[in-house]
Amino acid sequence: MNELDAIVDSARVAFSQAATPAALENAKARFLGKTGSITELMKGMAALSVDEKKSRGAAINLAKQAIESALNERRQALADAELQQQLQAEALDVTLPGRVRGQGSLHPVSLTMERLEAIFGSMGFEVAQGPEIEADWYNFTALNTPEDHPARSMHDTFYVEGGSTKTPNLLRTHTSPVQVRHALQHVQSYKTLTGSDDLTGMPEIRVIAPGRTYRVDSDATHSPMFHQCEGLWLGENISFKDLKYLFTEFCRTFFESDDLVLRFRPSFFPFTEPSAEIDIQFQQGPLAGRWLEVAGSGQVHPNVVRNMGLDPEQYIGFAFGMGLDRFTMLRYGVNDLRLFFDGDLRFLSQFR
Ligand code: 2NM
Repeated sequence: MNELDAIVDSARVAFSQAATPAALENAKARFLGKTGSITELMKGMAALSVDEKKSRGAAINLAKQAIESALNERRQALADAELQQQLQAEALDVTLPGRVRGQGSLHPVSLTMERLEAIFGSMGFEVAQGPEIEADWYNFTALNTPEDHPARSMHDTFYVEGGSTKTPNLLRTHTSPVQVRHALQHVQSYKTLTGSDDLTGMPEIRVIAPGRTYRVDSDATHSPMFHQCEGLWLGENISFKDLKYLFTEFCRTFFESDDLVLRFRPSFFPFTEPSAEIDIQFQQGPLAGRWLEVAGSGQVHPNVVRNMGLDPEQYIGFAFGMGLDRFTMLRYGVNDLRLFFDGDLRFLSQFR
């Protein structure tokens, strides 16, 4: 093998051993650089005759071209390899399932609340809201609850800071204070509207108050925070038959059962007289035949009517109160109240 072929061979070997573009450029310098073997050969031609220059020059040029084409081949190969590596590193697995945006849903108790608002709304009831931190007057005194009633003890009620010893603040133990506030406002608006204290012609008060309530109580069937909905219907001639009709219609619509039977059982509440517990009985399904207590009710006590800014000789009506958590459990067949407050998506996502 002549000298030029040997140089070309060793260039090919050097290029193929260069693992990176930088190593390749270093290897190139050894052959084509200022002091590279090809350059040195060119310099050595100065002493040759014209004829010798011609043939020697042509031979060196062929060798130089061979080296350059080997160099370009290797450059391309290295660039290709780099691209392949990058493509592999950035490869997307298009067979992976997409990331879906989780869809939220209403809490079952919220669903019950919405149902209640729609049903009572269709029967002419407004929906009222009020503060959860309430003054003792609205929560107890206005509702004819005596000073020594057990519901007022620290044992049963969460008292909070603010207010005075005589008029402490507390977490409302029922939503009745909302009804008191609503009735007072209803009466005041009418007086302002007519510019008179004469209530003749004032529309009836028909309102429900759903919301969170608080009592010191915690076990499998009681949560310190629970949900209530109370209702109030006051007018000049509203009686127990209206309560029986209204509540029966409501229960049948809510539970989607026409043959549901109701029973009004005498009871006692400080804010109503007479008072009754309301029991329901399903005729079908897993609870058929059992009496289930679902609400308390009664004719609003004259003292309460007076605290609502109305004359109990002129205004009369009834109120009722029910536990929304219990209503929700009955409707969906839930057997543990705590499921509503655990925030477990396996439970909650069933109500979509
Ligand atoms: C109940 C039972 C009986 C009730 C009374 C009132 C108000 F504000 F009108 F006086 N609201 N709700 C009431 C009556 C609540 O819950 C078991």
